[in-house]
Amino acid sequence: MNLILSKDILVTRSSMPDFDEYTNEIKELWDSHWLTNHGVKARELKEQLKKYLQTDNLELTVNGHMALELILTALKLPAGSEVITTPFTFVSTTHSIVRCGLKPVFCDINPDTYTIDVDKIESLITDKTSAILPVHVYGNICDDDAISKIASKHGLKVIYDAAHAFGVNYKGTPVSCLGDASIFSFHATKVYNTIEGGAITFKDPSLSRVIEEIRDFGIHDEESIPYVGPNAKMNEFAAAMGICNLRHVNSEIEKRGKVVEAYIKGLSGIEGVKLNPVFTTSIESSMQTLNYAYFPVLFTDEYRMSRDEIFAELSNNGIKSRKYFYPLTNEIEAYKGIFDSGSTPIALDISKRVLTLPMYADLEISDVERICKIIAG
Ligand code: T4K
Repeated sequence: MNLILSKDILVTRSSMPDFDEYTNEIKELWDSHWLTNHGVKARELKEQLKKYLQTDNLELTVNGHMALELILTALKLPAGSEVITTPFTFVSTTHSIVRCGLKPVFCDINPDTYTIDVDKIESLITDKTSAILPVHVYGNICDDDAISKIASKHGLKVIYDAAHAFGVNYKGTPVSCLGDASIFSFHATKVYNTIEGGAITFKDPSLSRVIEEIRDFGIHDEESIPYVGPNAKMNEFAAAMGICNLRHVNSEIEKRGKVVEAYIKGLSGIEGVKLNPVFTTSIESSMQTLNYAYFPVLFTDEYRMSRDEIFAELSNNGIKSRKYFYPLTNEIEAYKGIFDSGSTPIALDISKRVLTLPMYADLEISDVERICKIIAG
């Protein structure tokens, strides 16, 4: 049992508006008694997010996971068809494919960006492949140029798991506009949160109606129910939190940037400590903007101890880092005997070496310095 004390520094801490700002936002819900099912707050948030994420097509969802399941259903991929994806992610990515009756086919990751290795995608394509579902892990954006070239050559759909990539631009294009669709998570632990929540952005505007219907039990109208759908709507309280948090998200990202700067200063030059290359490349030459969603660190063989040992040492000092993402999704119990993590050796190696350090807007720089000192030894 990993005991957590109130003075511990946890891996993240939710961004929240002032209490009064939120209560003011939800006041009209008390007057209207309209709490969910596409109310004013959800409609308002949808419009605001379309502007913020620079997309014409966006639907809100109850969480990021259901966003994945909804878009996989809405795209009507053939039952049992294969979806090329990566195992170095949160289980949600893989579970969504399986739960939609599709087959994940695991591609290895690029050791520098931790995103899908585009040179290994084509060898995995068969006549059963219907889509590619890459992950912008930690907010590191996948090589979309290469992915879209492969997808159009083979007639495949591209769905990005952009759960970590809120507000990021890639070569000047908002991530919400990459691929056929992208999903975002607005979970409490994310750069931008609606307590629980998510969104789907997509290219084809006709998907809007389909997603709306599937999201609401598959109901078209009171007498016509063309789809087997879940209940995946965002409620009004979540939307109200989203409206408040959106007012502050830019300054929260800026504060996260300062935390990252302090980490880079404190950890650079320590033997065996590899920082996220997307952070250490100069922003001018980097192909993407940054939202500082996570602070991953890789401990190589040159480091003075193993990843698990430094994880324990940090924990003994009240610093609760996380092994995001270990184990790989192709080696978890639920898929025992079904998938083989040996087919993705780079992802397997990285999953055994990675730690994400505490990362949130209000993390004190003095705490970052203390964390770096412990790691330096
Ligand atoms: N795709 C990807 C690539 C994802 O990473 C995720 C979710 C999804 C899809 C699915 O999106 P959602 O359906 O979740 O919207 C967390 C989150 O639950 C999950 O959203 C996230 N990825 C995953 C990477 O991490 P846990 O189990 O590690 O979180 P937990 O509860 O241990 O919280 C971590 C720390 O955050 C706590 O120690 C303190 C802080 N915290 C937590 C909560 C719940 C807060 O400050 N406030 C809170 O309310 O899964």
